[in-house]
Amino acid sequence: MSTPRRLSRELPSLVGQEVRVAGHLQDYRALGGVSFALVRDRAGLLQLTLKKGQSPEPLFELFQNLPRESVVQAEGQVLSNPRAKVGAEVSPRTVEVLSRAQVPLPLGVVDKVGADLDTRLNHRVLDLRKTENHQIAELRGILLWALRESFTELGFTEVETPKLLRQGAEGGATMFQVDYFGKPAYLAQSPQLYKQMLMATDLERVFEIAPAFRAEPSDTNRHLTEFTSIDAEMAYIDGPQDLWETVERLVTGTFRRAKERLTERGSPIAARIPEVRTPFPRVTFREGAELLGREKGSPGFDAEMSSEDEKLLGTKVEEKHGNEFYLLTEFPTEVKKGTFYAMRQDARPDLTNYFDFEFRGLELLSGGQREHRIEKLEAQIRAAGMDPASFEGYLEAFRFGMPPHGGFALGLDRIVQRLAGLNNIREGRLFPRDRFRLEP
Ligand code: AMO
Repeated sequence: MSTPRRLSRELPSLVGQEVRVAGHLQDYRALGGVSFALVRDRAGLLQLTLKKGQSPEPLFELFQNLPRESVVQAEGQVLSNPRAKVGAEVSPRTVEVLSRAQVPLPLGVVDKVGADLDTRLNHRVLDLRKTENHQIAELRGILLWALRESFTELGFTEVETPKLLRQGAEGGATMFQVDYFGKPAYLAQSPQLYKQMLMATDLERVFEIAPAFRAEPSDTNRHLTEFTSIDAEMAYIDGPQDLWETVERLVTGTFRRAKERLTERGSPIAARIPEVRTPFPRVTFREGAELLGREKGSPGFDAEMSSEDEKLLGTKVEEKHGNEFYLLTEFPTEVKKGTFYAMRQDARPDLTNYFDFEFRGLELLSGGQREHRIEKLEAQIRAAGMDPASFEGYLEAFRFGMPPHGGFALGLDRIVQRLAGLNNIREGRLFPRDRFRLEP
């Protein structure tokens, strides 16, 4: 085909020209002498207008019999029309059906009545054609770009670590076992051990954006069995405050870039991306426990926070500090006892240098300063009920000069969930995986 394909949004600048356009047939309406075919492409909706006596006669019949969502391609002249969505329309000379849709559609693309989430996910390709879902997919892509730009600006190198492992790092209960040539292996729950090992090279600052797998048995609106983990690790930190500052700069840069790019593209989600005000309030875990009304020194004082606790604490911190972002710091060792790589404070061994980053009552990130002194690290592995011998590949990195270091991981799916205002994390992933869903 000689003429280049044009997008719906380009039409106003092409009035009078011959163009080629293509997309899914969203709707066809015949109103007496004039008929309109609405065709959806990645930029929006374009209108093909047929006029009795002017347009080729067979085109009326073609559209009359063509199922919605079929893929069509048309060539014709662009005419100005203030009543068309983009202010211009195409008067087609030829229309070609590139792919005919079957009837009936298992899921309507423009239905006003919403289908339940399971039906939507069962027919996800059709579901993703809906404008609002298309916009969420676009948000994800732009966030990934903005994260890469922001990390790079902060001097981080992007890395890729193995996803097939001999050993997990985040607790045995959520590991997926696979058969590796007759021996057990595990899907990576996080790049934790590898990003730390890279701190013993001279890369110093690394980040990775990759899938992480967790055999989460719980069916919640914020957990997936496969999610996108955005990991960072940095060497030569003086303490967790260096990590907090990096989180602040990363989040500020990422949200600013994403907002600008989405605004340029005319996405309504741009308006939902908040201004990030730093420094983020720092609330220690125990201050948080007090705000939640836990009794100081009681057995439940240092207990893990539930999602309900987190939501409530988010509201309380926002009332107190006027910021919907905050850092929950100094996690008690009791809460992190399985996290063998977490540094305990030398002066207060009941506290770690670990923290979470919260946004509107949802944990987006967790991280902290690691234990880089091998004797202490081995003791912590033993205290967590594991055998240092099975971590030899990891431990070797600590034997020949390991700088102090720390890092964090952000969940992309949770960022998307919050920014797009989704009730369920599954809606923000193209093809989500959970305990009950392995396809499509
Ligand atoms: P953690 O296990 O807290 O930390 O995970 C970090 C972030 O990843 C996201 N996340 C999830 N998102 C969706 N579904 C899940 N099942 C899920 N699990 C976690 C959350 C969470 O804040 N190795 C440490 C990080 C570090 O210390 O660097 C870790 O994996 O947004």
